[in-house]
Amino acid sequence: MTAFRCSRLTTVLAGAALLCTAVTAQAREFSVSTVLSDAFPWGQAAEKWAELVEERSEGRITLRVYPNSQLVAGDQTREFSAMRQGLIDMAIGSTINWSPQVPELNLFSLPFFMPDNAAVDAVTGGEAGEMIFDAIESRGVVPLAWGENGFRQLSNSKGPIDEPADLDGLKIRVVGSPLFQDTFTALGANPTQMSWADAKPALTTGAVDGQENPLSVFDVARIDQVGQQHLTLWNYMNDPLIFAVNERVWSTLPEEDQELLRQAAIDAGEWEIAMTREEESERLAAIQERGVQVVELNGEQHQAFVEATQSVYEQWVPQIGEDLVDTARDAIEAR
Ligand code: X2X
Repeated sequence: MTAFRCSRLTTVLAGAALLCTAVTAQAREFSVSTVLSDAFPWGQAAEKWAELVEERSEGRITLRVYPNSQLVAGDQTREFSAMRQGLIDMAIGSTINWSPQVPELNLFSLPFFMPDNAAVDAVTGGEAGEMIFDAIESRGVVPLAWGENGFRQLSNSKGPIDEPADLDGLKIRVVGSPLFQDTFTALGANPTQMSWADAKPALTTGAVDGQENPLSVFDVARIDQVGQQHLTLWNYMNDPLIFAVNERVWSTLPEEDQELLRQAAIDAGEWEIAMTREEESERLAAIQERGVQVVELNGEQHQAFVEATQSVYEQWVPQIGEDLVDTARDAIEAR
């Protein structure tokens, strides 16, 4: 239809070539990187985004999803750099994985900073969220919307953990973000950084004793089947996802397509956040049914973990930015 209009214009108007480019809707395809596949809510968020974009652009814009960090050869902490450089057009990434390049994102990893879902929403949906998006944008990537990997819980193969002393000497797989090294060291554990791709093999062989991930990841990846029979629900941090686009790719898009992509990302993100939260209790029940021993911390036990990780704030708040941390804290208190 557009092509027809275009060729008619060509015969009628002088200088039509220019007009032609203005009215022709070129079909375009973009790569979207994710760490987890569509077996997980994270990958489903990407599929949903692609679906909405396909539908709303009437097939003009295709988002091709590449899961399992394959565009960065499994090294999820390189995803942000690869997107900034244009090796990846778009991504739905975890704040943890992008934090080596965007230190402000460590806000979400501060231990026991986010008490509940309302706190997460108050931060992402308010001034602190805008400050974080500005920080991303200042590094050559355009952020569009939030999603959610979820509150991260601790599992291990050795025994129940309900106080910091239980972590003493345990080898814990952590993501390749330096803050996690500090948190688990403060707790007396022996943290080992590795990518998600290497995590399950390391749990299988017993090279590490434990790991931390949201319930959806534990459930879908069947982490209990690699000997992780103890799970502590400690909600020590929430791991949001961010939909984003390389800046140069973004600038080649007409404004209406930018809006289409942004709105589809917001809609896909809201859909995925709601689904992730709704599914949490069923996932926990399924995990327990498979024989995993679940520990829930009482107030006093929780407080012992809070106190044991205070040094992380001293080390990291200056890097995240006092102003951002205060703004987020105010939003949480006012939620
Ligand atoms: O590597 C992990 O633990 C995962 C899948 O949760 C992230 O990418 C942050």
